[in-house]
Amino acid sequence: MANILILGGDGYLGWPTAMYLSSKGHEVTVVDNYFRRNACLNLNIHPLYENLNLIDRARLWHELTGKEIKVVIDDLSKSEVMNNLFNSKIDYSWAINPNEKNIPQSVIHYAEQPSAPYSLMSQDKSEFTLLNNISVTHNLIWSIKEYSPDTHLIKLGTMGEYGTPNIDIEEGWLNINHNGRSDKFLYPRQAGSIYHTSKIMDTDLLWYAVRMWDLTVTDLMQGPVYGYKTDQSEIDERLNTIFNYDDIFGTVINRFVVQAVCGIPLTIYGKGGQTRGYLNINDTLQCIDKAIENPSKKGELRIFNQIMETFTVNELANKIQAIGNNHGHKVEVNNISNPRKELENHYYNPTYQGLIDIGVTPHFLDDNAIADLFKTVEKYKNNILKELIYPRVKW
Ligand code: USQ
Repeated sequence: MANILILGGDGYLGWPTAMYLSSKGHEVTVVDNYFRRNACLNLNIHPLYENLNLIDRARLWHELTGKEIKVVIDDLSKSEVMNNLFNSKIDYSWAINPNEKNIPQSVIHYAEQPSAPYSLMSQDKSEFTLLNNISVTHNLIWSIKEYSPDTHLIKLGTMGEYGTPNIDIEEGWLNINHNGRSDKFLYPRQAGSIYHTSKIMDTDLLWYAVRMWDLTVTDLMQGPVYGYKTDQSEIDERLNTIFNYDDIFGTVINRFVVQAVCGIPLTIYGKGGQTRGYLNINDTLQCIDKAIENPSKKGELRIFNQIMETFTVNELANKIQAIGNNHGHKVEVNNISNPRKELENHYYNPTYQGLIDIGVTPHFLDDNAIADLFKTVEKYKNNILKELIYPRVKW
């Protein structure tokens, strides 16, 4: 079993990943600065249900399973904080055995401001997104280089780095023939938000660290994730991950189900032909797990497109409307003016074979998956604040 460090362990994906890897017997340490909680508090955004803080969740996890998830609450954009995770000077906020200080074999990097709308709310939030995201990645590559050069860095990138080009999207790389010569380059990036731009800059840092310092890196280009339920959260609902349905931190499928339940017509932005690759939260866990089990080579920047299927927004709305109607809701859909500058009708043909090849078995957005989401949202229906639903940030 491995020592695994999860940066951003309080987030939508970080906490389920921590429980999943801990349940498999790994020694897991999570680090978080509570950015997302504080941003929600400052913006008066309430998730669908309350979540225990990270220390209390880790305590509860230990009480229920006997397994330990160590917690560090601190800011990874400070280089000393990051260094201490790798040079055995780690300062735990909570741990049962704080003296066991092991160098991580794998580090999963989720510790970023994850929202495109947040990054465009104002100049200072845009600046925060860029500086925070790039500094954390920058600190991480330095710490690994200095103290732990064999650690496998698994970084969450985003499919949005590629944008929506009018050619097929490869897994990270593109062979180019030019004036009779050929070479392989990072697939062209063209982001649609400052958040996505920060992820492109991360990729450049990773590529530098691999080329110049021989680090071992897997970059997972993830699409929008849906769902909240995992085998571990089933143990006790107080272990559930955060569920945002607002216009800033909510992603489209989770948002549409909430809208269906509270009687707001589904907010299709523009014509609704925008196509993206989606995945179930359980597949995020599988992808991380398989990436840990099958590390990239030293000096290799391995890139996987982390999606399981593609849909237009209209297709999503139709599916959710149909299941919602079966559940007794009268679901309407509404094409509202698109708050984002994005193509609403475009070619989209990404490859996503690499993760399947290393053993990931996809879950699909079938009727059961959507019905499951409806059941939870219906349970918390009284918590829904309708004023959080319509988009308030335009770009
Ligand atoms: N959309 C609607 N109506 C809504 C919300 C979204 O039509 O009420 C549309 C958007 O215009 C967009 C698509 O649905 O075309 C996806 O939007 P989203 O808000 O679910 O996802 P996005 O802003 O792209 O960002 C999310 C995560 C981010 C991750 C990214 C993957 O917040 O962390 O990197 O998905 S990707 O989209 O592939 O870049």
